[in-house]
Amino acid sequence: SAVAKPPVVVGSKTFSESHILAEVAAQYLAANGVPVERKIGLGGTLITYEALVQGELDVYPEYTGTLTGAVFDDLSMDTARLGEALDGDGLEFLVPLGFNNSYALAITEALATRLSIASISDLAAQPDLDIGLSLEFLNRGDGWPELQRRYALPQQAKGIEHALAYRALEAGQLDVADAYTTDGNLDLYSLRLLDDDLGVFPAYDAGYLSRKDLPNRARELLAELEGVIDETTMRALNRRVATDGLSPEVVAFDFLAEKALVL
Ligand code: PBE
Repeated sequence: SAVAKPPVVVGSKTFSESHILAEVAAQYLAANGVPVERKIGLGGTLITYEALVQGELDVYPEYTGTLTGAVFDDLSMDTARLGEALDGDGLEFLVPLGFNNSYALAITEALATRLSIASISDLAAQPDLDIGLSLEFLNRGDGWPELQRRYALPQQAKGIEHALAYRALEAGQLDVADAYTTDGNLDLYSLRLLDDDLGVFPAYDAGYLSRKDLPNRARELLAELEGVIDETTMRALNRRVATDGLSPEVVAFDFLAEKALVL
């Protein structure tokens, strides 16, 4: 029939890696003849997940540990149980992209050396440390409440915008902040990422979370992106936005061109 297919709506959360990965999907689909619409920077995990469940979006970049920890609040979930839980919401997790972007706690090398802090356990003996965490991390099931409980940490943490955290550490306005391990600007600062010696953080394997009613053609195309981004590559892409000031659109386009995924 002559009825136009509705566009596939590609969404993202608010941080730049999410935007880059949404652009990779959107541009790859569009380059292969699938009409797309973008809803970038919708909000945090729960808002974006709910928008997907409600059908306001069809797909957005997400991480396995974020689903078990933040959405289902059950870090004991394995892949099979996660798949069932998503299925119950009409969703499925497509393609591991090939990298893990974990939370970590960061402290300046200078302070870490002075206080002999190497692991999260070591923080328990330092009640006066000033801890500032991204707002979502402050409340998530895989975030501060769980760290505080498992490691018996005595500090009170406050919220800080993630984009400002590394600079605040360097300026001495904060002692400890949460880091994202693929952040492109991490290398610019002399920070130590503390060992999660009790293994609280799960694996945060990146992929595309989609509605089960995603058109088959779109699902096939996204499947072709399996394993195309390793950790080093993701860091380099993030660095181009955070440090070089390029837009996520341009960074995604260059990446697809370099991989010969678009012509
Ligand atoms: N992460 C690290 C967070 C932000 C970056 C993947 C654990 C998340 O979006 O869940």
